[in-house]
Amino acid sequence: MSDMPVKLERRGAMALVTIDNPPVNALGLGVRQRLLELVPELEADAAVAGVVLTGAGSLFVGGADITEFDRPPQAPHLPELLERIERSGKPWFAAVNGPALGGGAELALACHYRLVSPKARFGLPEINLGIIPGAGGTQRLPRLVGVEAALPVIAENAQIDGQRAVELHLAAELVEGDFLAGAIAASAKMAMHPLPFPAAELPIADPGEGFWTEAAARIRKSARGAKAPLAALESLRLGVQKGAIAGLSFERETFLRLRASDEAAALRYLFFAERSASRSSTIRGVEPRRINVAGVVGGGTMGVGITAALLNAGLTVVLSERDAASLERATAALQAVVAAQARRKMHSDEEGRDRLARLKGAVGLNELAGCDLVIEAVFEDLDVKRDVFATLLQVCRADAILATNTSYIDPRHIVEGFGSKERFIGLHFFSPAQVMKLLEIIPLPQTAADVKATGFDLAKRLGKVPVRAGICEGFIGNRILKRYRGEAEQMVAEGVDFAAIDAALRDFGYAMGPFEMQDLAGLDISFMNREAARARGENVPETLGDILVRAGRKGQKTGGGWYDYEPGERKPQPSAATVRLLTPLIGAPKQVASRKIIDRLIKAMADEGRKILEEGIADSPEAIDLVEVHGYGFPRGKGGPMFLSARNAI
Ligand code: 3H9
Repeated sequence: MSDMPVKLERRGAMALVTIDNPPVNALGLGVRQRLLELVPELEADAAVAGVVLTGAGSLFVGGADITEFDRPPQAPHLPELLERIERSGKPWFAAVNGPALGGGAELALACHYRLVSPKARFGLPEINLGIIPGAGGTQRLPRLVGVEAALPVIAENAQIDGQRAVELHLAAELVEGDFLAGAIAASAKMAMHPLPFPAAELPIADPGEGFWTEAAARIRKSARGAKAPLAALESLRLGVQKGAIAGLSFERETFLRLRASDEAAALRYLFFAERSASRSSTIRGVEPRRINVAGVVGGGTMGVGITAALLNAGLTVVLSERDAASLERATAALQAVVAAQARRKMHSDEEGRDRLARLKGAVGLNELAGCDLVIEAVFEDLDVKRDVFATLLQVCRADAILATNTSYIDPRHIVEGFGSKERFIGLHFFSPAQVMKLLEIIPLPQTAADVKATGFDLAKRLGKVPVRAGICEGFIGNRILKRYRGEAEQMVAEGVDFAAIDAALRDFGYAMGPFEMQDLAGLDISFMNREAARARGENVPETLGDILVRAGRKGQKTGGGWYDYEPGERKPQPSAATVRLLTPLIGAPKQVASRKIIDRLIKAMADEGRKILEEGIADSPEAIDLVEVHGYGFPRGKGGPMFLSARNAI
């Protein structure tokens, strides 16, 4: 860590000011103080014609220092500093050498000119932290580039790269080659010109009511209940319609209000948890193995999703099925996934073709011989899985990693009696595996350190959030899911309407409640797990779900589960059959407030989470919340069950 967060050098008539505040040159208190001192100091220095401001390393500035946000703001505040720069009698040139994000972009906007390298990017990602820009971003950017170009950056996470910044006249020049030398030379020339108008004083055109209504509808839809994106839009609109002074003050008030909100605290918590996830203490200092070619055994929904995730990350994949017809089905499913990704503009058609070109289909396991890693995703049955691994041990290279995607079976049982256990690991993906960000990494007691490290490294390459999980039934996620569903069913048994429970969870921010979810996923999978346990002689009481399955109601795929479904429809309808089947088993109808339903379910999840921690199945409360948010749709803006429970918010 550098002890001087802001450095000052002379380059001819130009002063070069470098923000050097690792890891991301954030605008913490020390940086703000020093910059605020420098403005008048350099203004008064007759030998200085202008100031070039840049960031050390590969970033310009990553934003305000988020670690300060749990405390009240401390002066000097960023808006004050930026206004002082804007009012400086000497020109300030932002030499944007890399990402300029949040407060970093706002700092560049307050400078008189911007010079950009090909690696420059301007972004206002504040909405991801539950806040809006708080130092003029919603006011200066639209005055420099126009409302249409500014809106997606302010409220929809778009970024402007160096090239585009020049096209939009946001940047005066794109400097290639030796960026700093070029930026200083260009600045020295421009320093001779009269100072331009401050961005906040430039005129701005109102695009009209239709534009605002359409933008609000679009943003409301994609924000899914998050407050910040619409607040950012409102700040932009107000500044356009009432002027920059009103806009700046509305922006600041909104920023401060949201900064103190529970939603922002939850999003900050997840921001830091996500970053520390990939640095699990289990792998510190251990070099992962190189994975270029991966094999996937089983082309069902999971296998196809895992294959798509691996292809998306640039790996070559051998997808193995047991016969030609199954392989054909799996390949068609994969093509459909790639086509759907292209439709959603996640990649171009050409990139889609490139992905499919890296796919090799195989019947049987022999063609997995060249793989660096093989992930088994076959039917959830111990004997079937053991057969697969027995063959893989014969076929694969001795240094190939062998992974199981089991969601319930103890991986120690899968490899019992096999040799070289150090190469085995559990890699538990979540459906749809090309979308869901969670990867539970389940080491066996004998798993080698570099095999574990490879699991974490793979997660990073796939853009996933890795969480180490110990071995127990359901690992972290499915164990909590079981408790959550059990508690929800218990409420139904006590007389609470299951549709009211689903509605309460939707209000809370889940895409769907536990009963709709079971209908979508199928009630039969957990039914079969329970039946298998009963067959082993375990005492598993009959559940309401069991009654439905025994009556042929397995969910959407059979036209009904907890709810009824019209053929081809996914909209749940009340079901007379369910009422008939369950009424004899449940208590007198009971009205319970939605808040109480939520409290009870989240408390149950947090309680199971605490047991999981005590047993060493998870490493931290954060790990459990990451599992819920990234694997089970827990609303991000609420942080997670452990977060809520620690704050006594449930
Ligand atoms: C804002 O600016 C508000 C203003 O509008 C108004 C103010 C009045 N602060 O992601 P990485 C840490 S809100 C403190 O792995 P990368 C991070 O925790 C802010 N710390 O690196 C990690 O620490 P550790 C708006 C921060 O190279 C380390 O840096 N800005 C901050 O993959 C490395 O992070 C944003 O939302 C921060 N602002 O990506 C940008 N940022 O090593 C958020 C990061 O101890 N940041 N850290 O775990 C990012 O998007 C990425 O970090 C960035 C670098 C692209 C910058």
